[in-house]
Amino acid sequence: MKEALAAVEEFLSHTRPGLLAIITHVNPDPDAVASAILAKLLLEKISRTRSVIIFPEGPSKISKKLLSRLSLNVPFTLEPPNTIGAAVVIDTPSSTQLSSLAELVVSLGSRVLVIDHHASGGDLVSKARYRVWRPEVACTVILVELLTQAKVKIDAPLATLSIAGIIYDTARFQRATPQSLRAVARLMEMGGAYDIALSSLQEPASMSERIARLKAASRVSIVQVGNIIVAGTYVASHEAAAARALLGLGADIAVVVGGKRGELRVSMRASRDFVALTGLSLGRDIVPLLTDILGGEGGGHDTSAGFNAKGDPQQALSSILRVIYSEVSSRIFRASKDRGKRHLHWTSKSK
Ligand SMILES: [Mn+2]
Repeated sequence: MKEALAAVEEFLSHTRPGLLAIITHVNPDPDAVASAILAKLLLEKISRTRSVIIFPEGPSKISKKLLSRLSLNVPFTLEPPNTIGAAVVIDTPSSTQLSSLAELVVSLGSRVLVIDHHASGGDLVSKARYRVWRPEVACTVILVELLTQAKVKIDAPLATLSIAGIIYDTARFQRATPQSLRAVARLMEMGGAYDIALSSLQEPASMSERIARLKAASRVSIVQVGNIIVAGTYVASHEAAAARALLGLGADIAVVVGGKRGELRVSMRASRDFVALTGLSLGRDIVPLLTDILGGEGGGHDTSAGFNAKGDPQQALSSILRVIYSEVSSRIFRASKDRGKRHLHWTSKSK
């Protein structure tokens, strides 16, 4: 990381900006917010450069809650002042993620430093004259390393925010690197509170969502195809939360039909194992089959998809389960025929 701090110093000494903009992607998440604040601290300590933080279109909903729960008052603007001499772009590999600020960043030409952690890279990363970039689980990890290298202290509230940024981007450490664990350890030694960071990111579910999840479970129909458990149910609202809850209860794929007065909203979730075992993608394979039968429109990804249509929820649910049953069984039996095994169970427990 020695070269990383050298890149920052070189950027500052070559550009000598009167006023520097620290810019994140649109609606910055906790990782981007923490990284921007750490970057401001670093730049002011190593060069006394004046800087302004720009959060395009304002911090994300969870970032706002996090800042208020940690009682952190962070000065930022939504639009750049017109005296900006250079910019540090944080947690943003591509110019499209800057929305209306892309123009400003492009107009600054080589007077831009990019600090980013996305493995995929992007036009900003590849074109930047000055950059601190490496694949890492959170941008905050890279900033903590820069501050450590520059021997700059992070106070306790900012250390807690930084821990939250790392917890957020790693989806609670479902991904980790030795560097990210080391950064969190260092932040805790500087007074950061891991438990407060974790609880500040938690969103308690509303009463109506909790009731919807419980009703979804109490009305569930279960179809077993080989080792795959398909769960289907209907609720009036909170379909997506109900579908996630059914996966949590053990379903491999969950279908939740919701909506009122003949308007259907269908939300589906599948586990990674389901996609790996069947080769089926909810968005690519299942949604088109369902909209063919039920009409309407939708889309999604491998493990998460949805669509809207019209009709009766319970009739729609049984048609959907039939389609999924036949798709899943054809995939599974195609695979297991070679192994000479044929196990099929249909245990529909419905209320
Ligand atoms: Mn990030």
